[in-house]
Amino acid sequence: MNHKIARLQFITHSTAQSTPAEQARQVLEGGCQWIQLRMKKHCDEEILAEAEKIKALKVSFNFTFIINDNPKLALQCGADGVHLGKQDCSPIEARQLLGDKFIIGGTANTIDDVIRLTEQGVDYIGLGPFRFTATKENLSPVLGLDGYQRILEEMKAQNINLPVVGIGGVEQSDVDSLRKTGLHGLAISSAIWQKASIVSTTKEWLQAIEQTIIST
Ligand code: TZP
Ligand code: MG
Repeated sequence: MNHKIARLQFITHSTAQSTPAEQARQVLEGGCQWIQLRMKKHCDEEILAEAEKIKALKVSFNFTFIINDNPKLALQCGADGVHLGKQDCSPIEARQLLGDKFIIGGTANTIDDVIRLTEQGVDYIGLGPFRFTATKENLSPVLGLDGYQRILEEMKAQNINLPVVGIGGVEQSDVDSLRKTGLHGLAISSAIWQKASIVSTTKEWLQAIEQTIIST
């Protein structure tokens, strides 16, 4: 199915200052239309409770709601999709459970990952990390701009047209150079939730992304 994949994706991060649902409300107020609920250190009940709060925001905001790691939870809470890493179940298994109406995304670090995920029917790819980030443990090798250029060129050569979002340590000053590689968009966590005003930071990100003209 042809799902709309947002160019700015916000990934929640549980902190002492704010819950994922509080972060979600603020990025939505700033105009972001994609929330990925990522709660690595919580049990299913806690994730479901937070997911309910985020889903309730759909009354006021139009956005795509993605659950990290677990397709069963995505189904249970009526999210729009799931994001799968290498340690999670395969996209094929997730598709069997969720069907075509749900969005399935996958994490890639190499062109081989991209090819495998494409064959397994994902709707978009999160390619990273761009640079080191403390947000994720067990980080894969950092790709840098060179890595993105190499992988996106190889995708083009192999006629792989899936939307790719850059992830991992991305800052606003990277938007221009990263979008020029042919990336569809960016998935951001700390460079939004760490800022004093999540609402105005989100607006800045959206402006930066929308102003970037890509030739592809
Ligand atoms: N996967 C690869 S890097 C990353 C994830 C979930 C974390 C991105 O967070 P940040 O804070 O934008 O670096
Ligand atoms: Mg995962």
